[in-house]
Amino acid sequence: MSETTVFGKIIAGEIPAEKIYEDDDCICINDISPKAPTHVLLIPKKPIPKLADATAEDEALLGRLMLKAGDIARQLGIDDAFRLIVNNGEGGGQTVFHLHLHILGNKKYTETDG
Ligand code: IU
Repeated sequence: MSETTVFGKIIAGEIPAEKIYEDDDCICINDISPKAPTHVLLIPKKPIPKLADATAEDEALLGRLMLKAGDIARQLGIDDAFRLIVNNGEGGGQTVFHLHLHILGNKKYTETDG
């Protein structure tokens, strides 16, 4: 059912990306169109199209992604100044239908930021 997205192709090594981390479960790449001074994408290798499609079977994976986001933020020196965003569905601004966490950092965030 799920078609291979650009992230599936990056995971498969079919198209290049600036990879900053990889393990058996996930990869982390620089976003090609950064929206903040640091903007990386943490992508599970399992092609879950969107967060709302995750099931109880994915509980451990989702937990690992959250912990890994913190590790990567530390590695990038932004662990005191980042936000995590998951866009879900077209109405939620999602454009690539392979679950991914945006890690955005080094920008001075205010409560009014969207
Ligand atoms: P979204 O949450 O699905 O809207 O985020 C998709 C992101 O993937 C967006 O920030 C793009 O800039 C980014 N991206 C990328 O890094 N490399 C690509 O080849 C493509 C999109 I297509």
